[in-house]
Amino acid sequence: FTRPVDLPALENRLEGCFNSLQNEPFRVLIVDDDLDLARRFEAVLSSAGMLAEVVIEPTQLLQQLAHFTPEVVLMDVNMPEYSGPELAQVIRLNDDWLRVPILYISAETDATRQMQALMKAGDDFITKPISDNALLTTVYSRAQRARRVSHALARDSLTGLLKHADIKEQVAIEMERAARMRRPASVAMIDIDHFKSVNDQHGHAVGDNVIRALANLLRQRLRKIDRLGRYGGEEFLAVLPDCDAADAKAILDEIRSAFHDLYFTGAAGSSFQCSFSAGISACNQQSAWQIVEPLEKADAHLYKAKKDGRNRVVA
Ligand code: GH3
Ligand code: MG
Ligand code: MG
Ligand code: MG
Repeated sequence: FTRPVDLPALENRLEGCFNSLQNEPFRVLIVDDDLDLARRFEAVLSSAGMLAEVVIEPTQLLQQLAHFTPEVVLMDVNMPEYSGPELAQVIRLNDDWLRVPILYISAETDATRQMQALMKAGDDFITKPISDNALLTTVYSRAQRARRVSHALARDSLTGLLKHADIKEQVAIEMERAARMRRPASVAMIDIDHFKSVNDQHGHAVGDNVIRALANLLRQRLRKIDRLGRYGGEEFLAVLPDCDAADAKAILDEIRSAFHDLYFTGAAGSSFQCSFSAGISACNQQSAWQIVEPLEKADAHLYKAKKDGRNRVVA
């Protein structure tokens, strides 16, 4: 028999843990030569709020992957030109698709033959006939997990912040949005002062504590709409939407002062203080709502802050 599934209840249970991950609908690619079946799966998944696309022509698979960027692939096993496991192998050749769950949908119930397919590529079997609810829960839990994994991997392990490439991408997205909406936005490049000597005097573990402390402070003081990442070792990058250069400087100066007030425990129980310097670049009306190279300009201002004596913010 089929048990009715209460998807909203399922989501409620997960809420709070990773609420922000729920906002976007899950994207599911269905690869099947049987169009009627594929359309049925598509309808079932769509009715639960997921985005589903169908590939009937295996030759279009790679193009569709790149275009649609699915979070789960539902793969038929027996197709006329290529088998499902062969296509799954092709998908796995590309590093971009190492993590996408590939679920075979098949009438195959023989464990040995299932195993042979899974040895080639792919992650699991859903055996036909399958109830709508069973399909939904399986796809939902797979997509959920895949999304959590990719979010976790996108985070820097020391600070939990976005990594270099991801914060750079966020800067580009937010600056483009600001120019389009004719709104100000600022970019801040933040670098701890004389950090090498912190490591030299107190050791790497203490240095790590300083990096974590600044990451936490930035996270606490910046707004929810701001994006923050660890750009490099002791360097952070933030993008502040709806914030002009003067506002950004005021916020960063407050954080700078709060950071300078912290006392750290160093080698042999000694206590010490740290500071950072920051450079800001902004997108505003004067500059025709765009700046050509926000990162380069922020970096140039950071360089000036260092040269002018450190523990300061240059906008
Ligand atoms: P400045 O004021 O000009 O920024 O001087 P600085 O010493 O901070 O700059 P520099 O770039 O010369 O040194 C940065 C140091 O940060 C060098 C590197 O060993 C250290 N570092 C990079 N990543 C980490 C990390 O994850 N943990 C620790 N403890 N140190 C790191
Ligand atoms: Mg088939
Ligand atoms: Mg540095
Ligand atoms: Mg430094």
